[in-house]
Amino acid sequence: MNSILPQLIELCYRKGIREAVLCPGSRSAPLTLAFARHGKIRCRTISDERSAAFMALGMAQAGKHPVALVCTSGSAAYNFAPAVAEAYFQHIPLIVFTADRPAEWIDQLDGQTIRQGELYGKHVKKYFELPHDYVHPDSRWHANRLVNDAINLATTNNKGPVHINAPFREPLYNIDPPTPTSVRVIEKSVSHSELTEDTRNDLIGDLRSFKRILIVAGQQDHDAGLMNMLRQVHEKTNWVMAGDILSNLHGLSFFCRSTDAFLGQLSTQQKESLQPDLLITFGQSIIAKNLKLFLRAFPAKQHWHLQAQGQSADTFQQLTRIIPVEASNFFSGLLLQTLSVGDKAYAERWSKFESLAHTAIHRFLDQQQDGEFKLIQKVMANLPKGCHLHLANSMSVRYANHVGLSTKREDVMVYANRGASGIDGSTSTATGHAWATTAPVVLITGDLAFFYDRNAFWHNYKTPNLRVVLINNHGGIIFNLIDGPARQPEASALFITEQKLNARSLAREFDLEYYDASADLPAYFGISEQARILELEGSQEANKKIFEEFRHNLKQTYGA
Ligand SMILES: Cc1ncc(C[n+]2csc(CCOP(=O)(O)OP(=O)(O)O)c2C)c(N)n1
Repeated sequence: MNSILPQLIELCYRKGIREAVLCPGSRSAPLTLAFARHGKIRCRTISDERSAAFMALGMAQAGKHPVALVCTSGSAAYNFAPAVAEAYFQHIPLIVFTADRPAEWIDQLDGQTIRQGELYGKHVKKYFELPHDYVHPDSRWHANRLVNDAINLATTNNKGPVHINAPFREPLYNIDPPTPTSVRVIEKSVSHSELTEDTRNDLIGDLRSFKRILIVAGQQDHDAGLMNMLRQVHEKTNWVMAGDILSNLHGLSFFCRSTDAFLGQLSTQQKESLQPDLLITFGQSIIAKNLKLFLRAFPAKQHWHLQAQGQSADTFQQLTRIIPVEASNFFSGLLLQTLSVGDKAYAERWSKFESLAHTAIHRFLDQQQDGEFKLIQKVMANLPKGCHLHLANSMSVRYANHVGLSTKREDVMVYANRGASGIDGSTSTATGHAWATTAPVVLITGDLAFFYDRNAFWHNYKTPNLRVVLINNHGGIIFNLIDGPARQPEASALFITEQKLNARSLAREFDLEYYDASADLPAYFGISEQARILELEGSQEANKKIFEEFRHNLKQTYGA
């Protein structure tokens, strides 16, 4: 009955799938066995489907290949949902297989049966339903075509997750042994959009009418080619470039990375002096709330967004033009022509505010003896070479964004689950990521995010290249630092959610090496056989006080 499955899994292999995460269950046995017996796809078994799906996401992120996920029928499939949503917004190709009962058994009070059709709604690129059986040749042709279509869709044009629901009739364990059969592969060629000559000339003409040009980069992977282009643009123009730690442009010395620190402190007049004529954006979301607020309040005359495929967001409520090319193509296209040089004084103002903020942040941190902000500064100064840095929501990514990475650390690549900004899968994502790379992977996380996702360690695989830095202030300090919740009398119980756990016993339970925050960081980041956790326990009050002093210090720097 399931004789087509080895061919479908071979198809997955031929289409670039090298890793699969399998979650145990009986209905999924045909898929599980077919993946496991394929021989060339590395399979890992993870019991908690929520963790499993985030691990697959981390693996696909690190390996730049689609990763297959398999689970049984029923609520198991729902537990993939948080990671599927995150993958959708991060454009990560996950091939999600959920086993199911055949249609006639849905809603018949049969066990472990829910309505799995379109389960992930609009958070997958497409839902596919495999045939119930593969007896007729047309069913086999259909199944082959669906899997081809699904993987092609997931891996091209704005990558993302796809859902393949696979109904199986019993018996479930009669898989044919894999035979080296021929399998039809439908290739999809990759195309890169280029601007037409006319459009390029129009853009270059339009660019000449703008003096104050601001480029803002959202979350994106490190891209050496793009960085090169931006360096060349910077040499020829006074265009300003700004963004976050997640823009992965920290290697650019002229990149304004401290906008969150200074834009909140400036007077209206100072902000007006930074208002762009033209805003050019690319990448995903940005963390810096003050940058978002500034751009919404002081809009550019025009906002161009560079995005090769997919729907563009109007984050700053001023979008006037969508340019369907990769950012690096856009800038290389423009460089062929003479660029408008732009307003030098405008660029100098940005640069002055940036350098004031940078100095103020580091002077402040250099004076601190301890606390979580200080630890993050120390960790970021000691990151191992070529490290992949994962930042959990919410203060971890914000602290790290304030600290920033030195221009000399282009070797560090930064990741965060900012697609849906959940606290539910950062550790699992970092774990999966660590399996798919030999690079050291460092995760900085808060305690709620960490304990929420403790099943990231509940598996039988070594993760020697994973280092977790746990900022344990026994609750969600973000709610103590932002105005709304912090002012409510019920803040502690309803928002901060104080909790007493620490990671010592967890480390023992999961056989991880535990360090407290007094550890020597270079030694902590050194080679080991198992993952390590470094924990800083601190009080909300003490760390809140430090962050308030930090804000006060910034205010004084800008004379507000
Ligand atoms: C799945 C999920 N549930 C709830 C939230 C809302 N939320 C955002 S930050 C946060 C607290 C995080 O606390 P912790 O991990 O300790 O980090 P800290 O705020 O201390 O940096 C919560 C509950 C979320 N983002 N994701």
